[in-house]
Amino acid sequence: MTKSALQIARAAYQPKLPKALQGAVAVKEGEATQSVADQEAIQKLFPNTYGMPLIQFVEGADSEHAPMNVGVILSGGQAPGGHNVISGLFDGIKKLNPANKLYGFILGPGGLVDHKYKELTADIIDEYRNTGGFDIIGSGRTKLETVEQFEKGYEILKELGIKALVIIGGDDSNTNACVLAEYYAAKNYGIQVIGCPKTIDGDLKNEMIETSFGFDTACKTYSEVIGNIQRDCNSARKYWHFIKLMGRSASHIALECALQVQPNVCIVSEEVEEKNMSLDDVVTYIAQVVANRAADGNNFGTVLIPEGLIEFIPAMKSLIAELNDFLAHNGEEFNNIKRSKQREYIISKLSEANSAIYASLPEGVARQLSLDRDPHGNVQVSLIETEKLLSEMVATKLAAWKEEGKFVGKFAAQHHFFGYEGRCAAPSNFDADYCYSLGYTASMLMAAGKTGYMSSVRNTTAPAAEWIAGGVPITMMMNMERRHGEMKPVIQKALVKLEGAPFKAFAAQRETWAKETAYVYPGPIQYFGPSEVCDQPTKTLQLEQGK
Ligand code: FBP
Repeated sequence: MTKSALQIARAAYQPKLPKALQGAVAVKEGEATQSVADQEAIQKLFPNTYGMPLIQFVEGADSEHAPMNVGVILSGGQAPGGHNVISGLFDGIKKLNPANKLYGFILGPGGLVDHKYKELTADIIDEYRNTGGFDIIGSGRTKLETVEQFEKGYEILKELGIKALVIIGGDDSNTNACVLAEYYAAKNYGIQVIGCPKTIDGDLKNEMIETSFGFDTACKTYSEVIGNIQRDCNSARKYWHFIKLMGRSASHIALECALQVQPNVCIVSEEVEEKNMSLDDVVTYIAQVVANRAADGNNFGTVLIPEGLIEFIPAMKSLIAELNDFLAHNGEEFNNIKRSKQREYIISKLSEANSAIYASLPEGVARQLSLDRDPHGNVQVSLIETEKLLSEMVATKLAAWKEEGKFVGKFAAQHHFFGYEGRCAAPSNFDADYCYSLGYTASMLMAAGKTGYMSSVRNTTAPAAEWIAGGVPITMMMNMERRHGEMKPVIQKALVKLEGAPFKAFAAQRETWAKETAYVYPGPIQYFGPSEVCDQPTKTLQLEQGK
C-alpha cells in the first residue's frame, strides 16, 4: 500500500495517556448511580446493570491477569480516531497479558450476528495507528436488539473464547451495548460489554463524558474548508455561501465551526425551537442580514446551517413525529404505492394540520421527509437539502423586498454540504490521544470485571497526563423516549444548551459577525509544531470548562 509522507511520519506518533494509566492501575469505586430520568422504568428494564458505581482508575500495584480474548465492533458513522481506540485497546490488553487476543467483527454489529470477524494482530494494528477511517474492520448500522441476535453473537463469542466485547458507537449503539450487557449478565454468560463514546455529532456527552471522539477533528476539518471559502468569498465579493454541516439533530458542529470561523450567519436549531420560529422566521432573519450587508455594499457572506434544522422548526417537528409513527406502522403499505402517488397518499393520511404543512413543502423536501428511516427510526436528515431550500426562499424574499425598495443589492448563492469530508480525517492530536486513552481505559474496565460501562476520560482541556480515566454505568445516561412508535430506554441525546457557555459566546458576537466581515481562517489541522497550534481542544470544550 503506498503511503503519503504524512501517513508515514504520523505512524510513529505515540499517543499520550493519562498518568494513572501509564503504569499498573487500581480501581477506585465511587457512589452508586441513578439514571438521568425515568429511574423506576430503567431500573426495571436493567435489573443487573442499574445503579452500579462510577469507576476511576488510579495508580496501583502490578498484579497478574488471567488471559482473556476480547472482541471489538465499530458501529454507525465513521469518526476520526476509531483506529486509535482499537490500538489503545490492543496495547491495554497486551499489557495485561501478552497472551490476550483481539478480534474485530467485520462491518459493524452485523459481523457479530453473522460471525464475520478477523483477529487483529500487532502487524495489522501497526498499519492503522493514528490514521482516520474505520477501514481496519469496517462499520455498519445494524441495530443489535433481538434475543436471536444476542444468542447468535453469544455463539461466536463462546467459540472464540471472548470474555469481553467493546462496542464503539454513538448514543443508539451504546444503548444497544447496554441492553446486550444486561442480557448476557441476566443469562450468566460471563461476557462483559463495554461502550466507547464515538460520533462527530458531539451529542453523546454529559457530566461524565465530556465529548464524543471525532468531534474535534471533524469540526477542525470543516472549519478549515469554511475558512477557505470565506477567504474566497471575501476576495470575489459576489456570492453568499450556504453551508450545511453534518451533525444529525444537534447543532454542536455548526456552533463549533461558527466559533472557529466567525461567519455572517449561523443558525442553531435548538434556538429556533426554543423561540418557536417558523421556516419563514428563519428565512427572514437570513434575508435581513443579506439586506443589511448589501446596504453597506457587501453582496457576499457565509451562512452555516446545521443538518437537523428542519426537525427543530416546531411545525416541522410535529409533522416529522407523525410521519415517523405513521411510517413505522404503515411503511410496507407506503412502499407498495406508486412513487407518483406517495405524496397524495401521505397527505390523505396525516392529521389536518400536518397534512397542510406537508402539502406546502417543495416536492423534493417532502419526498426526502418520507424516505426510508435509518435502522433506529430517525429521518435521514443528511439527505434533506436544507441549504438549497433556505437560499431559494431567501432569494424569493429578497426579490419581493427589492420591489418594495427594502433591498438594494445583488444576491447569488453557492451551496455546500460538509459531512463526509471530515468523518475519516486523520485524527488531530487531541483525538489521537483521547481515542487511544478511551480504548486503553476500556481494557482496564474489562480487567476490573465491569460490564454495562462506558469508557470515560475527563478533564480533557488539561494536558493528557492530567486526564481522569474511568467508567460510567451506561444506565446512568438513560431515559425513556418514543422510538418507532413505542417507549424505549435510550441514552439521552445532548443538544446545544442555550444557557451553555459556547452558545452564549456565539450569541454575544453574532451581530458583529453579521455586519462586519470578521472572518477567521483556521487553516488545516497541524500534527507537528508548537503546542498552541497542534493541541488546542475545541472552542466548545474550552468554553464549557471555563477556559
Ligand atoms: P453517528 O451517530 O452514527 O456517529 O452519525 C454520524 C453521522 O455522520 C451524522 O452526522 C449523519 O447524519 C449520519 O452519520 C449520516 O450517516 P450515513 O452516512 O450512514 O447516512
